[in-house]
Amino acid sequence: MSTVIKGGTIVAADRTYEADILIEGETIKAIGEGLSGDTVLDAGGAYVMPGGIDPHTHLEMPFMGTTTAETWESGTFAGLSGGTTMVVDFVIPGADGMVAALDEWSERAARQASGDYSFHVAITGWSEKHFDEMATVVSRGVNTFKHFMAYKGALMVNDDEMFASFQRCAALGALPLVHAENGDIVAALQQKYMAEGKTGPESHAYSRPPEVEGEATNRAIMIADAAGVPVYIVHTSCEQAHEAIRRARQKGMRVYGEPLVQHLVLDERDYFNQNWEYSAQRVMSPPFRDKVHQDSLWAGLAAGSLQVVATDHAAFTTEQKRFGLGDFRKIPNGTGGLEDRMPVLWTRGVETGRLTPNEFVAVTSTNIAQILNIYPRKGAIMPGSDADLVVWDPKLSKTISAANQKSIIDYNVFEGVEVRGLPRYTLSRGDVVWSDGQNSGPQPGRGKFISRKPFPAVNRALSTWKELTAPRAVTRSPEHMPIGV
Ligand code: DUC
Ligand code: ZN
Ligand code: ZN
Ligand code: ZN
Repeated sequence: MSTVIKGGTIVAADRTYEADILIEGETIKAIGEGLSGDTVLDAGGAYVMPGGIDPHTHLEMPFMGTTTAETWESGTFAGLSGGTTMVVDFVIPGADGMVAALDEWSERAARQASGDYSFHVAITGWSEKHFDEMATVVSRGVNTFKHFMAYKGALMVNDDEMFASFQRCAALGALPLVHAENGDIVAALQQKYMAEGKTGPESHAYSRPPEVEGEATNRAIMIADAAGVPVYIVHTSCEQAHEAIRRARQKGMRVYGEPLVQHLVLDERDYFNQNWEYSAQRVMSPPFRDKVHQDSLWAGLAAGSLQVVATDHAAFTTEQKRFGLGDFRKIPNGTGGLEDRMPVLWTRGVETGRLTPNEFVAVTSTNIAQILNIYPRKGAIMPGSDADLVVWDPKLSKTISAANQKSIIDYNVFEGVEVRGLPRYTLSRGDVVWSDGQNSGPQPGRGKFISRKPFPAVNRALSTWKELTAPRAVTRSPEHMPIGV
């Protein structure tokens, strides 16, 4: 069985051109003029782009005393309906360790996912066990490890733990990811506001100002440099963090920044809404910021100092948000966005001229495929690439509303936003899995795990190029032996 996508304009990260695409089985067979196949999909008047990759989701994740409400079934289908053909989800180890958690996540995803997926595994402490488990995780096709500098008393790692883990990443050819907020300062500010009787959602924003993110981002970058490893900062939300990333990159360090579509578009004033539920629904970390920060993030995407737009999709119901009535510290942190990322970014980015269509493809798909070492299988339109494609109709429009979303929660943080630019078709490895106006539904179990190889040695060494000529002694912390390469 072959399929031809006919009459569209192909938009890749590096160029725009008119051609048909022939798909055989799961992959792209040929790109050219006048191709024919068994099935024809009309792409007239539309753009054909690599399927979106959302590298930051939390599906069915236990967190803050509850579990995110979005399931693998609803979440991956929501993604496909918005042009996102692959998600990378965070595995949070419990008492049984990283490998057991990876097994758990793999089982849930394999049973339910409609689209392809991969994982990051979180490092929530440090011991001998971690040293070996990280090697096992990498051998299982996961080459990224997440570190939380916030959530003190729960997920947070200290600098010594982070340094040990970063060195292990360097040795294994893995990329450390960092949630960069100074958890000690956040905890102190939270206590202060609670003591003053300021218990509402606005205190969530007050207790996590841009300074705490800027400080932690700088610290993570310096620790990565000392460990000789590139670093990827998740949910970069403010100018202070962007500035740290920009400066490091200018010095030749491999540092990546990932704004969320929510931080590009939504405003901190949402926390001052009279309606407690409205504000609580928008509580996530880092919090939404004001326009100065939004402008900085947009500029970074255009200039290349920020590379990826994600969602941190962590969807809780209003009922779950109510756990924090009377104590903002207990409002489960997280917002949705998986199905809206591409349409909202197109509308607010491309339609306004802030991003070119090519930049849109780069930040929604190609850059992250390269960073995660799965390019050009994903993130590209080339013979041999997986046929993960979106036929993007710039004339299709809708008003975002919880009433007709695929996500299973009861609200949408983009409620009322009018988007122009939506998928006419979404293809996942050659199958049409979403078609505008057609009554398609999830296909649990058709999604595949995408294995990712370790990075080549040069990628590990470059951020500390000086070590190539003069190896540096690494301080070994007795508490956290063994560390080092
Ligand atoms: N931030 C959130 O808002 N939710 C999940 C985890 C995180 O870091
Ligand atoms: Zn320690
Ligand atoms: Zn985070
Ligand atoms: Zn997250």
